[in-house]
Amino acid sequence: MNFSLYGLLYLAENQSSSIMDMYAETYIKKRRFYIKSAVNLSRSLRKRGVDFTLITNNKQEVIDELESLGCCDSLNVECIDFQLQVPDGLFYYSTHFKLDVFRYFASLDREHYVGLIDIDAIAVNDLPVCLKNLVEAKIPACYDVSDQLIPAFGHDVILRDMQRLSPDICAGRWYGGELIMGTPDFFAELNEEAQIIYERYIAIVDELFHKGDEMIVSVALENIQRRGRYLADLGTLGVVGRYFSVPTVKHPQKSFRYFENCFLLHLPVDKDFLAQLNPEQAESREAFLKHYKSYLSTVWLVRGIQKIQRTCRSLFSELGTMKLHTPKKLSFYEKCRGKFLLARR
Ligand SMILES: [Mn+2]
Repeated sequence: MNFSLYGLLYLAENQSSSIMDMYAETYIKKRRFYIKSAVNLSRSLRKRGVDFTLITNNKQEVIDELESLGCCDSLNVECIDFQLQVPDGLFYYSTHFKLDVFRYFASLDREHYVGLIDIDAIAVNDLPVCLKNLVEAKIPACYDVSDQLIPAFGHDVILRDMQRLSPDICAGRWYGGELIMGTPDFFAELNEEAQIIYERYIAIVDELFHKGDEMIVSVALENIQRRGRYLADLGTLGVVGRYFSVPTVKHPQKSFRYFENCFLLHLPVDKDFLAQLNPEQAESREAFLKHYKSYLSTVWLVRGIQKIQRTCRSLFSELGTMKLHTPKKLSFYEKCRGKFLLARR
């Protein structure tokens, strides 16, 4: 089976990045976090028989960091030619260069079957049979996260923005950028479509509800499918799952018990956790799950305490306001008391 996965680390100092800013305040720290995560992802995949390569725009910087971490043999690193023009300061600046990775994939030999996976992911289970079948049959696959995004942002908003990029959009499905896979000819088609959309995207990016590769790829994938290309969905097949330990957006989410059976887990808000895994936790399902579940209980406990604190604070501030406006508030309470007495009669 000629299947390998790639990650992208586009190093750009002084550019706005992702929620990684929450975990590491300096560029150096962020770079270290990402490289440690990439090492752990690589270990977890290698254990399941899948090769992983980190694509970057600055191989030397990555190699130097790996040397200082003592992990030189744990990660394949490759530099590719990046050509995309991304405006300075654009939100999620680095993720846009995924388009260059698609172009690179398109240039590979025909027998390859490759995928691009986010670095803040980890393999926790063996390759599912369906994934082996897809690779064997050379069927491209992506991750449909419409069930998360549509309730969170509203389908009207999503459709409106997608149609601004391509008027023929009708379903408005949303595809997660954390995993996309296929053959070089699929990536050639995707790249061609994405390049057309990208120009329009840059022209109106400030007005779009979402800035980043997912907007471009979601539009491109609908157009490609409308032309008859079949794509498998990696989410419903349990190949990949996006899981938020802390709900950052309002969308329904299955419990972690469902996600622990996925081949790959994408943990967007646990970047610090992923970077700090030891080799055993990265490679063994049991060690990982034990560690992650105990981390989850701590996260939820802290969240619970914060919630109680917030409730107490707002209650006390309300009481404070009452003291300041005693006559008015008292009359309000009297009214309530009156209603209560009325109801009891
Ligand atoms: Mn991610």
